[in-house]
Amino acid sequence: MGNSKSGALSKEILEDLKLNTKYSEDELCKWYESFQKQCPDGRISRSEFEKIYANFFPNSDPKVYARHVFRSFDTNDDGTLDFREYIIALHLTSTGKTNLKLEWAFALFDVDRNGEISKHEVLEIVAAIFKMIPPEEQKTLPEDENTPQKRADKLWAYFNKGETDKLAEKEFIEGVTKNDAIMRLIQYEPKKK
Ligand SMILES: [Ca+2]
Ligand SMILES: [Ca+2]
Repeated sequence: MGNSKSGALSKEILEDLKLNTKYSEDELCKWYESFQKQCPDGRISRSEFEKIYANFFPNSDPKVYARHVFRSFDTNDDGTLDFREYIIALHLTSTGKTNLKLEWAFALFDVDRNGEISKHEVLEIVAAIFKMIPPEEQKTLPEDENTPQKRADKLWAYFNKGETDKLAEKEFIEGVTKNDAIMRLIQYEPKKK
């Protein structure tokens, strides 16, 4: 609090983020400035994180999804994200289909962090993703993708799994990479206006 030393973004973190994200130094400094304003103690809480998500998705309900995203980046489970974790989160959740993003997606689906995905976990995350789709857009979805259950069933069938089978990380990443339709089911990107 009121510590002027904490005001600047350290060179180390800046270089690290430049290397590991698509953001420029300028962008990172701007993000940092607004991060500091919102979180003077340098940490972002789960409810603050949910609020940020709500701003990005004004026409739907991203709360549950935001909670899962938060969990997947709060790896030490202390209930906060620091600036670096926060930027990595933004980067991974908003960029294309890199392997890194899919590794993260796997962590997102692995709710209990036991290294494999169950059908129950698929349904939980797919339902959270579904809530981010604005209602009017939900109406335009294909018949076999217009409920969370159908989406979970489709995903599970694609991987050729029985109800109690489990999905491993390698299988997940390879399968999703090969199939754009399945890729669409594990994320939601708002339509550009
Ligand atoms: Ca943490
Ligand atoms: Ca699991």
